[in-house]
Amino acid sequence: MKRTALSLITAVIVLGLLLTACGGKPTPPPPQKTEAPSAKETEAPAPAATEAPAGVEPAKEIVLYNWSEYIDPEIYTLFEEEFGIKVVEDNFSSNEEMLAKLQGGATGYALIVPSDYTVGIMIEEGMLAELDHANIPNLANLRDDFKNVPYDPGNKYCVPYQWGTTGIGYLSSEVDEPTSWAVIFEPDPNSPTYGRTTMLDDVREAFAAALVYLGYDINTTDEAQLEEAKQLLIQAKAGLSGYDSDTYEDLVAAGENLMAHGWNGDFLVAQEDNEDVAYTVPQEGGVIWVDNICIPVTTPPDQKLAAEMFIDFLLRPDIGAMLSEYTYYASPNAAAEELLPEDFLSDPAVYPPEEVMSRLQYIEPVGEAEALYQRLWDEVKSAPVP
Ligand code: SPD
Repeated sequence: MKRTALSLITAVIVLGLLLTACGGKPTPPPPQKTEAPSAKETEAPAPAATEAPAGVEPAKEIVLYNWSEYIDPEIYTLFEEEFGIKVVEDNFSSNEEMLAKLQGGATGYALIVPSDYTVGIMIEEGMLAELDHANIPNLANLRDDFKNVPYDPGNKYCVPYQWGTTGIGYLSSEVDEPTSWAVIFEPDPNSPTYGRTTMLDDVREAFAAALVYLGYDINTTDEAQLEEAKQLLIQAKAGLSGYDSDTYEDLVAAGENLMAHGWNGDFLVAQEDNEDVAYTVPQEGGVIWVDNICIPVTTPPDQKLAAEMFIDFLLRPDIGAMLSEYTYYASPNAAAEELLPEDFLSDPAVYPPEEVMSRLQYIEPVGEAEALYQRLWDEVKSAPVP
């Protein structure tokens, strides 16, 4: 329902009609808790040449490797109509899946959409090309706080794409608002949500939920704390119908599941199918994240130029508004926010109020402990249901 209503606004934008400026403004920018880049990051392998060599023409086709349902396909049509460049999409379900594929040598993706902590890892590993800002004049439209994110100061490698939070979605007609992560980690066989709940199939998100419930830092590298979180995740399996990062919101909207660990915008889009879908951040807290659009260092110059043109296109006010209208995630683009309706900007599930903000943490790179997280997650996944 929300997307339908917002699409009407998109049509107005596309027709070039003047929208009344929004009176309301979103809450202040999300606090950035990640550290400034380490010396090691600044010593990363040299990125690809910033500028396209003279005479390079943009490629006629590029591939965007993105999360599912994370862009309005109409944006591809408008871009191709204007520039004659086709954007083909492939999807991943987690940062780790995308990262493993690229680390494994996959090429051909001119654009990727990693989250904040993964950008940090990719910069450190020399996997990202430096952006040629001369090809992205609409960078000026970014909100000031997104021009200088700690994991990529000055948008040297990436441009913030959308931002949001991780919490719990539920079917409000069937269950009360879950105020604590206990509903997932202390599964009650007598609860209607027992066996009708999913968790994200995502190592860092799953551990973040368990760690925040335990009262620990979601970026801990303490082995005892991580082992405790692992045991909690195994305990939760009794009440889960599975792990799912792609269709969980649809399963709640369809009433097949009643609750899911997931990302705010996905649940808000699912309200289009069932207005009883609701989203909350439990009292112990949750995750705040920023997804970013970046170019792999292996991208040839003609594709890199086309990719930068597409990034610039996304940063246009009307296209940035179309993006958030479709995803129902908050925009890092100040000019786009001017075109978004007041009910979007004032929706606390999209722009969390300060009280919720204070309970959110960013996932950060944990260096060598990444492998520990992965090993423990594999043990969770392979453990028998208790
Ligand atoms: N359907 C698109 C969801 C994108 C969510 N990305 C968030 C990752 C945070 N770790």
